[in-house]
Amino acid sequence: MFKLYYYPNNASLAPHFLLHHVKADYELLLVDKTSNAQKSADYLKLNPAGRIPTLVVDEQPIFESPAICMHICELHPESKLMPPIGHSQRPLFYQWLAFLNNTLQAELMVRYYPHRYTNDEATIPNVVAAQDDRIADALSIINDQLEHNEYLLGDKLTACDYFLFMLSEWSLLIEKSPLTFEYLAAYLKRLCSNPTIKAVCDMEEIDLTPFQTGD
Ligand SMILES: N[C@@H](CCC(=O)N[C@@H](CS)C(=O)NCC(=O)O)C(=O)O
Repeated sequence: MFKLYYYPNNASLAPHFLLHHVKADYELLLVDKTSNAQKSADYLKLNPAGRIPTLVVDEQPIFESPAICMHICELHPESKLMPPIGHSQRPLFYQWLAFLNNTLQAELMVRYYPHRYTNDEATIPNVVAAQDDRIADALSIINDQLEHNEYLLGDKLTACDYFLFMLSEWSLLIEKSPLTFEYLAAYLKRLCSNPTIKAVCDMEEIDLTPFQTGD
């Protein structure tokens, strides 16, 4: 039994996709961000960073969404959401998951929490504008990768695609949103037919219409 501490459309979304995809027996536990529950004493015992998500597997809590995703993949090798050790695609899986989490997600965090990155209120619009450019640069690299590939790693869906879908959803508000990139937009539209994406977005009340209609 897995317990996923989550909040809708937060960094728990990618692990939620994976739990659903592998048909795991899982329980969702809402961390009420509106009352700062991620900083409560009980939650900090599970996740000292005070961030969402945390996954508890057999009494063992782990945090950091990419680590959680890899752990779920390893516990469910039959799902083939991560290329096996020794496969030529395995390092590319690490590469893309790290790029998504350490580059695109990190830039998005600065974009959406700019006040944490400057102590001068007046510079916040500049931080946001700079981040929009950096996010567009990262999306452009992903768009190039998707020009000749159905999925991020080639012709097979992996956990990286679920992670990218989560970050694309967060990026919709940005001027050069994922939908302004030809191959990325087409890929996201295709992913909207994925039964796991449909089911989990339904559960978390995430609207897929922008991806389906392109605006
Ligand atoms: N690197 C972490 C980041 C997690 C994270 O920043 N989560 C956000 C929600 S998307 C959060 O908990 N924010 C609340 C806060 O910073 O207090 C991960 O990928 O799990």
